Amino acid sequence: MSRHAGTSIPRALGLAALGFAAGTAILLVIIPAWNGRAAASQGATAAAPTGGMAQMDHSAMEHSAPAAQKSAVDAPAKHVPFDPSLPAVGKGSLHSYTITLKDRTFAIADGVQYTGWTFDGSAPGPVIHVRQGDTVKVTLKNGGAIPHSIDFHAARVAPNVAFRSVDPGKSITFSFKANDPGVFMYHCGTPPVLMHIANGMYGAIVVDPRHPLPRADLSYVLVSSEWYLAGDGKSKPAAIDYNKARHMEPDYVTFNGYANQYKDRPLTALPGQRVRFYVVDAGPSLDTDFHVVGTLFDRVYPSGHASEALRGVQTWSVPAGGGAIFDTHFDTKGIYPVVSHSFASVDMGELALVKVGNVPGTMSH
Ligand SMILES: [Cu+2]
Repeated sequence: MSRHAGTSIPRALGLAALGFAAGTAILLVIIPAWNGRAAASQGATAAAPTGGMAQMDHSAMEHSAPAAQKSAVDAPAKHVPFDPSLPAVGKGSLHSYTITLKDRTFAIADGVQYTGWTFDGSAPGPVIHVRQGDTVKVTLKNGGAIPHSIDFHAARVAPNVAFRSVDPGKSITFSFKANDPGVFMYHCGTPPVLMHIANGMYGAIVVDPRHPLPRADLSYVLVSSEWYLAGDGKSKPAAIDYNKARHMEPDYVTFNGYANQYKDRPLTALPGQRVRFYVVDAGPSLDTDFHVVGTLFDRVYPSGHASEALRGVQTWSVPAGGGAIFDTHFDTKGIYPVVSHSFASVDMGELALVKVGNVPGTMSH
């Protein structure tokens, strides 16, 4: 279920990510180019071939990682846009995922490299999609340099057991029943949690309700998060500035881990289609005041329960550690910005565009 296959960076870089030492080597993972997800404009919702989507093991067997891809040293990590399309839910009621913690250097904005910690090589980690009542079996393998853990907000389990930290080279397996529908955060819960989340350890799990929501033509997953940089990440990778993180003064705020990621490569839709956004705010600390310029939300589902929808909403806040589902449609062709209406976040990169219909350009906002 890796979004990117690659080799763990040297132990020394894991320490650099802590801000205790300066790393010198950079991992390069050459990965297939963004495929544009043009099919999305025709209403396709099939699982992505690469980016960011957890691959369901339909036979409930553990996944095997894709073959390691070419790596090199001293070259910047090439950014592959995180695929925002909701992956298809797998068959059966038992879904097994193996997620590997990887220390990595990756891009978080144009020309900006960051050395952090990732679930399966990307921040956010893979999107998981199951149905209410299904069993989710998770194995976390720690391929990093320090202890880590994985905490699912969709789970009702004893955290001291299931969410406990595992040492480098070790793994942990636990299961939970996804009895609550909605879109939920998962993240590393190893102290200091602020550092582990800020370094990239988070992702989204979607649990479809037993009584389904109205059918959506398009479903996109957006995970909001902040990046706090020591250094500018341009001449060498940045590491976390923990003091900035403690004071909630980010350098970048992003959807799916990369500033303005869907500005140059807009999401797509057609007029009249029901477009659904699954939004998770991974924080670690700022909320997302979710808003789409030029339309309103026909429905907001603060939980995943179809009976609990709000109607005709302009902006709805997703708290750090929370998630919500938003349905909208676009009456006319055009380019519609998706933002946190806390506009400091837009200034720091939290902007996506939806290109509705066949319209030229991407507009600046
Ligand atoms: Cu961690």
